[in-house]
This record gives sequence, structure tokens and C-alpha cells, in this order.
Amino acid sequence: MGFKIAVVGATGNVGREILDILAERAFPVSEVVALASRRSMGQEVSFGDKTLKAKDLATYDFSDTDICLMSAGGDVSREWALKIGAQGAVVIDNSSAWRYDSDVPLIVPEVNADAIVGFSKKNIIANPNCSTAQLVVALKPLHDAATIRRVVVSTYQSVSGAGKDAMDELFSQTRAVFTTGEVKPGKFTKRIAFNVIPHIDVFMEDGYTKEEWKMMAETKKILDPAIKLTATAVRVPVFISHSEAVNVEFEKPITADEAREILRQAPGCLVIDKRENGGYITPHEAAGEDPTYISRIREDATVENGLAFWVVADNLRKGAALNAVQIAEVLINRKLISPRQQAA
Ligand code: 11C
Repeated sequence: MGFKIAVVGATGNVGREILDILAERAFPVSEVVALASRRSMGQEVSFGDKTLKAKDLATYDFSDTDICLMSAGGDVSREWALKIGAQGAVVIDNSSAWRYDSDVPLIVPEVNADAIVGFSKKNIIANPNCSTAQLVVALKPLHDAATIRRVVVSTYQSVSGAGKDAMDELFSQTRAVFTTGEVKPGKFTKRIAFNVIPHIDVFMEDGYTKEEWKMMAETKKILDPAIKLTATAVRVPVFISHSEAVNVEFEKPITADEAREILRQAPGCLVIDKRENGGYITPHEAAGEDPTYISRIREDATVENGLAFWVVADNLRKGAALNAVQIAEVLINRKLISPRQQAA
């Protein structure tokens, strides 16, 4: 039994990762179609040992597609997701366009897979922001154990979150520092090479950035609306993997040893936490890997029932492509869809 899968935005950072992950996980496909904007039409992408040529999204007929994995930005999702859903394909969307719609489930399978049942209202399921996905994977088992009251998180986000051009900008600026010395900001508002920028996405009226707001709103929708969360989102000169320094205040007491043991058993989590030189994970080691890594777990004595820890994950995988493919697996494993071509 195989499903017909369309990947919209197949030539982008996340689209390529989706194709790799579908192949790696031997996802049950009958056919995979790569779709892109007219500008990228004809570009070649790999799917396992096959090469696919990107077709034009605007003229594609989705009437026999089972699942459409979209990663082409909010504008494309706003224009196309409803139309594709209306043709009967289930859209799993990576952008922020549908995440806060009450008729669209926002899913991280390790955390709230049961909420997926609401997808059929619009035939759209949303994937969270990358910095939220890894955070809630780590928070969920601790919330179940001791009930989270408040989270303070500071992010250290890689440039791949801002796309391929942003990765090129880090590379070319780094080279320029050692060659011409002329470093021109492009996609980023300030130089990113050998620097950090406390600004991701647009500013909101209250002084937070949209990235910080997303972490708060999405954690509430996925995990628990009662959780208070404040974030500072920072771009760092790292190519892949987002890191987060997290402080959590719980209702009930929880020790660092208890938290370590709970996280060791939790789905999607991998604890690397030795209190010695190098006994923790850095973004470099998490790149290309699936788990959400947790290190530096310790009690935070400045609040009642406080813990502090460090969370790192590959933002293109758990933060985007892997999570989207896992959502598709939930649909199939729970028999919420069946292949349309076979049924006809
Ligand atoms: C970044 N987190 O690192 C962003 C990218 O809402 O899906 C993902 C934005 C989103 O720039």
C-alpha cells in the first residue's frame, strides 16, 4: 500500500530535507512529486536514488494526491493550502499561515498526536515553528510529571532557519572578514559572521519579535494554554541546529535527577548530560540527527521548583521536515487516511 505524496517547495532547504527523510524512513509511497514555483520549475532534486524534476505548483492537479507536504513560505500556503485540501489531499504545512487557526491542528507527534483528529475541517495540519518544536518535545514529559507554570527561554538559532540565502550570507561574510574585509549585511539586519543578532522575524507592538511570540502562542496551543512563556530569540553564526537555554518553574517539586530520568524515557528526547568538559551537546553534533538533545540539567534555586537545561535539535529536521513526515506517519498509523488511487 503506497501513498501519493506531493512536496511543495521541494527545491528549498526544508523541501530537500523532506525528500531525504521520506526516503530514509522508507515512507510507504506509491509516487513522490516535487513541486515548486514557476521560477524553480525543472530544477532537479534527489529522492533516494531517484532524481525528480520540480513541476509547477500553479498548474498541478492534486485530485489523486494523498498527502501534500508544504514548505514554501506563508504566502504560498495562504494561497494554496485550502485549495489543495479541497481537492482531497491532506496538507501538512510548515509555514505559520495556518498554525493559529482553531480549525487547524498544530501537531508535534511526541506531544499532542491525539489532537490530529480535527484536521478534516480544512484538510490542513500545521507544523510548528522550529524553535517551538524542540522546546515542547523536552517540556511535555516534565509538564506531565510536575506541571509547568512558567518558562523563560533564550534561543541561539542557526541561519538555516532563515533559508538558503541566509546560509550563503554567513558563508560569504565569514570569507570576506578574512579577505576583503568588506562585510555587507543582506538578509540579516546586521553582520552575522562573528556576531549574534537579537532579532528574528518582525517586531511586534509590545517589543517582542514575532519569533518570540510564536514560541509563546504555539507552546500554549500544543502543550497547555496555562503555561506562561517568555522568550528571547537570537540568531547566531551557526549553519544548522537551534539551541535553547531554558528555565522552567513547576507547580510540584522535581529534582534534576528525576528530570534526567524522565527525559531519558521520553519519546524524541536524548539526554547527554555529563558534568564534565564536553559532556553536553552542541549544534554541530545535532546537525543531521533526529533527536531533541537535552544537556546541562540542573536545579534552579532562584525560584520554587525550578529547573534549568539546554535543548538542541536540527531545525531543518525535528524543527521542520522530520516533524512533518512524523505527522504524515500518524495519519497513516491511525488509519485516518487511505490511498485514494487504490480506493478508486
Ligand atoms: C527561523 N524559526 O529560525 C525561524 C524559521 O514560522 O516556520 C521558521 C519560521 C516559521 O528563522
